[in-house]
Amino acid sequence: DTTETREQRHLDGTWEFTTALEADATPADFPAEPETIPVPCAWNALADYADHHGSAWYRRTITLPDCANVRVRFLAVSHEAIVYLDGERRVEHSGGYTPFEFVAEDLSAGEHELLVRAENGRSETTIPLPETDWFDYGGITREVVLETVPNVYIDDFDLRYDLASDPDGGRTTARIRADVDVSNCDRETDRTVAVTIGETTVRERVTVPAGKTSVELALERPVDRWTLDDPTLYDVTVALEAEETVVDDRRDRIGFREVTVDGREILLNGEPVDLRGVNRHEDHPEWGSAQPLRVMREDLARIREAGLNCIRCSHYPNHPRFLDLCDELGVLVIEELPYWHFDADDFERADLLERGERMLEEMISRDRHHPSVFAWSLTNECANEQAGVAEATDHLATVARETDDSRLVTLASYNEWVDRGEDRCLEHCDFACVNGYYGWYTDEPVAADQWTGFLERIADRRDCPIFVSEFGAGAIEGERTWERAKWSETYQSEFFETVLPVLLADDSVAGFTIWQFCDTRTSRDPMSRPKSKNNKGIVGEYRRPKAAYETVRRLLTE
Ligand code: ADA
Repeated sequence: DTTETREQRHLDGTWEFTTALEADATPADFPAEPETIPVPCAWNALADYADHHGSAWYRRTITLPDCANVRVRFLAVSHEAIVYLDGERRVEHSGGYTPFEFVAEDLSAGEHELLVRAENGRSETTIPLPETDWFDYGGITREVVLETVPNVYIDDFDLRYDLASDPDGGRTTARIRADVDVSNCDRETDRTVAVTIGETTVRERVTVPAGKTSVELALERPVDRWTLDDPTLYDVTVALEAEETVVDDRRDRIGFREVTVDGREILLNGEPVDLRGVNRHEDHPEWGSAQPLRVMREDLARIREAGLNCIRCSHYPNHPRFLDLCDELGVLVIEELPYWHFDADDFERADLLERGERMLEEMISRDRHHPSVFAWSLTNECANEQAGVAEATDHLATVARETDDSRLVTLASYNEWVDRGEDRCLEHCDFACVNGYYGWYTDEPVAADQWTGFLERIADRRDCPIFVSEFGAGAIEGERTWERAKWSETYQSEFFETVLPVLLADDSVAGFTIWQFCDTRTSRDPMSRPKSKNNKGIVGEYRRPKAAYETVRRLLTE
């Protein structure tokens, strides 16, 4: 729950829908007899729109019992959205994985029309670019939440903290700073801002001018640290009070922990942590990218049963509820921006760098209170040898650190550039993520010495924790062979049997994420992949275990 005082409605359910409008259509063109579609949903997961790439329009009405200020928040629309309220353009957003919202003041009682134009066509001016190894599902893929807000309301809040431990190893004290943004669409007025963490509350009386203002509060309290074994979370409420009555509130949850690096190690609360993880796309044959909570829960259960404690959200910000589950279960997360295979020209085109910077800020602003998220990953396998890419990376790393100095910054490079000593981007990172495909995109079958050699070469080049962010092999479910042929479960299983012990034994390796958890759809221009899927899942598309799953589980847990 994100509020107790606001009247909140989830606009889930059936919306009117059409894919029949021209690219330059306006709200007035919405047909009188449209189709319908569920929200949230990825339209390509439905047979009728499986092949639809381009724009689509959504429409629904909302009825307000009284005149009200209304905040409408879209958790994600893939990939571009324009939102109209009663025919008036209210907000535009680009990027399919981060939220956006608008506030409409003083809406009259009665019926209003909400219209959304969504677009999942990709081009050379979108992030991601047209060719990716994941599918460009379209639609209102995450929830839409409507809530009424008073004239003076909390826009946002940001908690930052330092932790100090008792010298005798006793409890930890958190010194917390809360930055609360307040909006006032009326005249100047007085309010008390109250911040409650667990059972500790601080209050400050402030005069709120018309428009936007920020209030800073400080608070100190003993806390239990968030750890993998004991992921303690605290409820946070930020409230506005008028004459001791709460007139607005927003809620969140937070966990307190420190993430640092030391030499080759990544430390959680000052202790080295062995990160053993998996890459996970939001994909499922029935749901596409719009996964129900049940799928997220079950995926996490399978992941943890295999002895894994870390997830790389390849290659984009995941549903916030997935991060909630990781917070609760004590699973560490790397979140990433969808800069996939960009080169210097791509970064220079249109406003792709500014747009990515905005996505980065949106991702951090949405997820900054999740203790599970320990690193922001800026890019994946970009042309890291090019000066333009190094400059863009430097810029993004600076923005990430300025926006949030409590997490690590990284990016995923590729074995070839690192091997040749040509990577110019990893120097901007706190730890080096490297994707390695020895034993798969090579002529020779997998062998331990390919990997030991590779890890030695990276360690020579980068004096920081090394994180093998991708390694894996394709396997068609059910395919078993005597000769351990590529594309068989047998080969994939042997791949992990060979590579995992090497990674586990190497002191320069702070962690790894297997490529990948489940089989997923590739983009429409399939990258010569059987079934147009990326078949490197250790479980299949329906999450049935492949032989490799059992191998990984055995190697990590027995
Ligand atoms: C790359 C990329 C992944 C996936 C993988 C593969 O490393 O980062 O998204 O495409 O290769 O399966 O080849």
